[in-house]
Amino acid sequence: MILHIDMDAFFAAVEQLQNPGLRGKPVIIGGTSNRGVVSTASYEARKFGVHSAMPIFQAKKKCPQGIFLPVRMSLYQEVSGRIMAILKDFSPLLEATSIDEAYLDLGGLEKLLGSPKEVAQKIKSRIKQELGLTCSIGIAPNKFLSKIASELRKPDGLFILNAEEIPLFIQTLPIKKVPGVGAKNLQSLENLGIHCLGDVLHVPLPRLEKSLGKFSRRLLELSRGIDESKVIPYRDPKSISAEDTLAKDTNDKEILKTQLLAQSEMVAKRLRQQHFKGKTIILKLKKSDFKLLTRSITLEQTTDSAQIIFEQGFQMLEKSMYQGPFRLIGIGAANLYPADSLPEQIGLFADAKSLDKAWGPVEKAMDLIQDRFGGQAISRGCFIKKKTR
Ligand code: TTP
Ligand code: MG
Repeated sequence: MILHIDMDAFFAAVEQLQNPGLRGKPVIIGGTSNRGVVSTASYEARKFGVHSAMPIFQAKKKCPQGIFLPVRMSLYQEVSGRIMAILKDFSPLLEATSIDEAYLDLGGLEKLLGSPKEVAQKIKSRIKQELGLTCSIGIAPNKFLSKIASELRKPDGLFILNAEEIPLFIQTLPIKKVPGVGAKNLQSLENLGIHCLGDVLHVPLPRLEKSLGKFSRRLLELSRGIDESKVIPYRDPKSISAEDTLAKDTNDKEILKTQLLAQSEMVAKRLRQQHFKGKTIILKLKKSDFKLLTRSITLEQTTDSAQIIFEQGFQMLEKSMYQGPFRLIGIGAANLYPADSLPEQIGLFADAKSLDKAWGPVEKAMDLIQDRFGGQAISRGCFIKKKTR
């Protein structure tokens, strides 16, 4: 059996945990300006129709009494780390698939820890007792079904699907709940008369393939309850990035530059925390008309330095300024390598390397100070607001 766990209203629940005054209230995470989108909403706010990815201005209309808070990603990441550490105590066969989601292979645990239901109850109570958070768990014979099962009894849910119950479950499972079915192929599926996963079995494969292409084979397997994918204990992140919707569309290079530097610091810090270095730096810009521009550069040397990430990003920004004004800016590092497995290389062009050498110790010292005394304890001079007398 495979267990899938997903935290309830994760970012909002962490905020409610930190500030008891927020408990039982409609809390909406995703920024305080009207221009961003909702990251998540507490279940109290969901009653008003607020949900993830909804524009903030719309959420404010639906829930004027909502408490709107900015995203505090490093806090949620820290809590996520503690959740994953608890899960690892149950089995090393743990695959974290997002900040609040993971699969655990329960194979062979029965003698040690009890039935799947008992394992789920133990996990739920440890997370509740040690972290003060609730989660929802689904257990099924494969990953795909366990993920669907974890959603069914949210929040604080537990749903166990046994092998003999699968055929009936699939027959009545709305097709839009199947991972991989999005707005686009949902329409094609409905045109074929497929409303539940079980309906797929009644459509000849060539007809399915004509509308859905490659996805049809996967769908056919899922409709038979088959999903061979394994729990993969650790997956390296493909990229690490940060982005922000700006308070208003801007062409102001200074504003964009400051934002880019703050984001570069965030990306570099996460690289260092996860012991990665990136070789490719990606700049993301969204124009006023919502068109997305991405620019990337591949470095001679991998890096986890905010200064280098920023300088590369800023060079790309300068070349793109004529396309502004912009409503969103973001920077990321991709092409990641484990930091400690890299041999010391002498670069052909020493610039980046020497910068890395110069800034490396500074940024590591900043990490230590911030870890010990908090994120505000030290920052670059340019982030200190000028005092007005
Ligand atoms: P989810 O698990 O999808 O949502 P959730 O935990 O808030 O609520 P649920 O009880 O339904 O599981 O996502 C986990 C976190 O990821 C969520 O708290 C915020 C973030 N997130 C976004 O920032 N944007 C999004 O569009 C979504 C879906 C999630
Ligand atoms: Mg969740």
